[in-house]
Amino acid sequence: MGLTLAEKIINAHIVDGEPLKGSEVGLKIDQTLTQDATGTMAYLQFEAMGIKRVKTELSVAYIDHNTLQTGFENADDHRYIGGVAKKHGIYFSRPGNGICHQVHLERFAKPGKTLIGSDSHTPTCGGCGMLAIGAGGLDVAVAMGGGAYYITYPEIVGIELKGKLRDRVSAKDVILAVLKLLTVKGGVGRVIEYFGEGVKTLSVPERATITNMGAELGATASIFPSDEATGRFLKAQGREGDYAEFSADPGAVYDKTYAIDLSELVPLAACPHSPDNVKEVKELSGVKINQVCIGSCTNSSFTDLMKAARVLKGKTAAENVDLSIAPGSKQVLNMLARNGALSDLITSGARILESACGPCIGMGQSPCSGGVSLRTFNRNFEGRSGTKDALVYLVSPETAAASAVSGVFTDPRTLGETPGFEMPERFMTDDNMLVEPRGEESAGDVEIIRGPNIKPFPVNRPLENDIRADVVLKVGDNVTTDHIMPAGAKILPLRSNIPAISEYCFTAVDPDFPERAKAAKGKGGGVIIGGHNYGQGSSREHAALAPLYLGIKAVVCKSFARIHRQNLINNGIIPLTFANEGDYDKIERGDFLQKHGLKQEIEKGAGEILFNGVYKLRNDLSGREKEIILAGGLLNFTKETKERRDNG
Ligand code: MIC
Ligand code: SF4
Repeated sequence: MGLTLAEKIINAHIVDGEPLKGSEVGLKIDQTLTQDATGTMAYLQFEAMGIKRVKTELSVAYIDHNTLQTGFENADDHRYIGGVAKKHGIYFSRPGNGICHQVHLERFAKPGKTLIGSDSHTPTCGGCGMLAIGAGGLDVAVAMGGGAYYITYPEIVGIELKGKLRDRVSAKDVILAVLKLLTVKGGVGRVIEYFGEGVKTLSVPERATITNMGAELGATASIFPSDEATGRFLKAQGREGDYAEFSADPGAVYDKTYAIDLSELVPLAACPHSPDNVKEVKELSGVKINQVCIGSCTNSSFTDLMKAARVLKGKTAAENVDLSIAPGSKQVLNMLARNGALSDLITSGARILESACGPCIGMGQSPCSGGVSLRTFNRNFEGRSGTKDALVYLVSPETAAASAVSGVFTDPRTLGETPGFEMPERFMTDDNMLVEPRGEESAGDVEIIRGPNIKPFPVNRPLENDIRADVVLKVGDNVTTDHIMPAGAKILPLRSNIPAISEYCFTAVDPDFPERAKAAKGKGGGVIIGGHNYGQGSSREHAALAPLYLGIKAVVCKSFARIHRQNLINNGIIPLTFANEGDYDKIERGDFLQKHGLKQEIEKGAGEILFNGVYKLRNDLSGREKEIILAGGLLNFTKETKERRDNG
């Protein structure tokens, strides 16, 4: 039987377990990346593991999220990360060099390799034929130390692309169509693999837009084959040596297949407040808008910005529209400067932002009250923009630019002829903002400076025998990590200070949550009740570290998003699901959940555990996850395993 490309890469990297669907496998990780909002914690955890040099083929630390330096905190984090990188064998991408996923695609992505990153959009590099997966910071720390990364052997969903996109319909419209089809839960436990004749018509930056937003499907990864177009891209980046062809076997069998005819797609928009709430732009046309933001790791490539520049050239942003543009990397910004397009953008009234995440993570550019904001980004969760009642729509660069000019939602196809833009044959490559790590001999001299905001992270204790925890919060379906641990310019600087950031945990949903959780902590701890797809969105481990700090012992819900479930386990918080979904309605805030002998139940691997004598809760921890929970988290578990190994 022929194998899919994802299966081939997974199988070639298995170091623990068997290639059986649904079973847990440990993968050898070739490359890692971190960004600065999750990086400080990841490196503190890496340091706590006591490993001198990273053991991967390549590890890169990017500075791209916390670049609005309104106090010393972010700059201190940057300095700390730079020091750790230099000392431990990690490349350091300085602030200004660009967004991690865009830069990694340009400079490091390698077909056939594995990459994990402490950011949920790490699958972007799947556009270049790699198996790239978003993970928690601790998982990345372990992988840097040479440890395997564990996933459930995924189902592989094949999406056959046919035909060719029509003028001014773009890769963003492809992934929005997939989101409409599969929803924000549709990718959970799956890898999405694109194949078919239509693939050839898409360049690597276009493919990367599609794999990037596979994160919004909840998918473990998304991947395109590595073919001639990949070779062209790598050559244009001066990296032809990194090219190798990779594709599915002829006759590969997918667990499920869908087909999309690219030539039938039209411009689409994800409407507030979910990336799968997709409508045709045509249906929204005429709706007045207040803001347009072009950029983010989804749509900030040179080709994307050139398409926007072609629309904006010689025009002015409508008076009611605040237009901002954040190029994805120094390479992109520099090329726009060289070819004059930057001048066209400036002339149109665009506010040019630095090459970083910026408005995507609420680092500035929050819309006006009740504002309608069109963004080329990947997430439009309520409040993420920094304005609680803003209405954020996710669109392509073409739709964004067309609407910026007219001041209302505009289908870019109505604009008459605008020249398209093809990927250039040669990108401007200059890695002068990538700092090379020190060689092993002189690494000892590197000083690591910790600013006063960098505080030790909480570590759990081994699991206790009994649990009696108060239900301190009950939430519904699709709760995002932006609900659990909000980001934005005010809170992000606290990413390296868990006691301080915990004061904001869940406050977007319930301002009293931290106080209530702390009160319960004194009496045996708290438990959170959730609906389906609990913890979707970001990979931020803070969404587990803050609850841990606040005394949360377990989360009980209908289903979990993959990375968040892993982050809970890594921090020793027990993830349980309802065996009978109806029980969700029976448990309320203020109740308690109790189980004598919980530890024994977990130890023996009970599939269902009876709480309060009435609620059957499902425990689907794998053998390894069970050991992590018993140890009180991945760090304790890793230390124990190391000690056992060292003692023979
Ligand atoms: C995001 O898009 O939400 C982030 C900020 O990039 C996060 C990481 C973080 O919270 O630091 C992600 O997607 O993982
Ligand atoms: Fe940065 Fe936004 Fe991409 Fe997250 S989704 S990595 S915040 S640009």
